Amino acid sequence: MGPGEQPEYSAPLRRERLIVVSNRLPFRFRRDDQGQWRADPAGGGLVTALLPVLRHRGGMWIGWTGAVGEDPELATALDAVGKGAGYALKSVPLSEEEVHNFYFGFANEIIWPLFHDLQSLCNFEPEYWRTYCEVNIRFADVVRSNAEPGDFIWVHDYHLMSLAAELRRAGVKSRIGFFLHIPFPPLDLFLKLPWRMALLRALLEYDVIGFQTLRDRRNFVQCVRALVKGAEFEGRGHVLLASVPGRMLRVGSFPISIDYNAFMRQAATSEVAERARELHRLLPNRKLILGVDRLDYTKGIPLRLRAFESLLTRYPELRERVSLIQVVVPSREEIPEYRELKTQIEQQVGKINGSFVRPGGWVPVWYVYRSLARLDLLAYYRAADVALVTPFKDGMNLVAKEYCACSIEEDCALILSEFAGAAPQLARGALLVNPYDIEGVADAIHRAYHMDKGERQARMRRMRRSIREYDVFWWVDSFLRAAITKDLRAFPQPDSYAGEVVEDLPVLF
Ligand code: ADQ
Repeated sequence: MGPGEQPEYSAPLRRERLIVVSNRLPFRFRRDDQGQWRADPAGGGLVTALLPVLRHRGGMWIGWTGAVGEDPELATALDAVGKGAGYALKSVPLSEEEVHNFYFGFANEIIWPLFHDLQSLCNFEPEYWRTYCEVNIRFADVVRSNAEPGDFIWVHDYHLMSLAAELRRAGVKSRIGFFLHIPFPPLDLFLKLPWRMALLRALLEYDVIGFQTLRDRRNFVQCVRALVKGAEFEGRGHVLLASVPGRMLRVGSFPISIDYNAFMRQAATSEVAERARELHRLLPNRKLILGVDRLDYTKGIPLRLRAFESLLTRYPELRERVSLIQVVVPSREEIPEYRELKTQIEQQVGKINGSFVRPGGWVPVWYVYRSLARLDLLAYYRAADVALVTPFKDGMNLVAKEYCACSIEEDCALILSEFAGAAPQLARGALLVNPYDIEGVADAIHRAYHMDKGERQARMRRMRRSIREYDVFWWVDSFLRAAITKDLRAFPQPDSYAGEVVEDLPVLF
């Protein structure tokens, strides 16, 4: 398949049925007031990336519904929703305790902070690990009873790192791939994990492991080399052949992307354009700076607000000339750190607005705390003159790519954290910043504000070209090819992103 074209899977891949397994299904199921099951599309980066793929080629998605316990009526609802969606849905029931220990506990109080370099936030509770293993076995049972020989089983993300090991134990011989959507930590951090060996060995039961960036793949290879005796890696491209005692597997970097054409087309509709104009009418005579994030401490929202405050303090001429729209999507509110973060953000927004607001007029920060309808999200993207994407660390960050795809006029700027997985690909178009450098981020906003139109357009054009060529269909295709190709030397290498990429930030990574 040529990059950017409609998906055209190579013949062996087309024949294989794809079974996607992730913690959550792409729909959230809940009972309505009449007691009927309702399915709302779920958000988040993983779903955004995979939905167009399964819609296009069919297959099966296995995951948790979001509802606690088992219910026969739910199975009927799943079948009906699956029929409408064009692929089958199968659920893995979880009890309340399992959700607590596996999802909120092991996944989100241990792996999530550790893999984002925030070890101090980890709660290494032994019970969490036990439940994690049990739930992975539960997932394996459901996969085993639905998979047929010849299926390609594609497991997603840090909730299910032990799944292949459980499937092998149960005798499943199908090819099994794993994609990690979040970063993989460096050796010195990974070593902190009390269950590091068990987890690493389990990962090595996959046939292909995909990471977002070379940085993550390199960290993983370093961990395997340090901890697994006799491990060897061969190859120089994006996909390496790994040999560990007893088996061979492939390990590669596959930067995830978006359905560029779909975003662009929808952003170009008159409905989105009208909503974008409405935003400018509500916030007139100023440049709009946009932040869109899930509520998460890795996204760097409090320091971003400090940077915006620093901008208004150090460049007073920009007061009334800019507004920051910060959209925060509710997420994991059951975890105390997330509730505290929400309070902290609200206090900061209050403080900035209290200090700089002009009575009857300009409000510096426009804060939105809710999940937006897709067209509204696109309208924010289209309306924004500058996007501020400053995570402390991020597997990829799809918001950055979606923003570029929706910037039809190409007359806007992206400020991007050096530590987002998207940074190497977008380095030649974005203004890269260190998210911890408050004044540096403020200076970048100042620079974006004053950037001339020619430079803005040239930068945006470069980023859009790269995202268009390396879209989500390219991502799926290259992952699946890596799983089956016989000759890794012949594997198409994305190493230059058509000559656009700074593959590794030379000094930093
Ligand atoms: P996330 O941490 O969820 O994903 P991100 O990549 O930015 O982060 O994806 C967020 C998704 O949510 C985007 O697709 C966006 O459109 C959607 N979204 C954002 N704001 C919304 C709103 N207000 N309403 C509705 N939807 C909204 C994880 C990793 C990332 C990685 C992705 C994909 O943490 O690093 O890029 O998976 O691999």
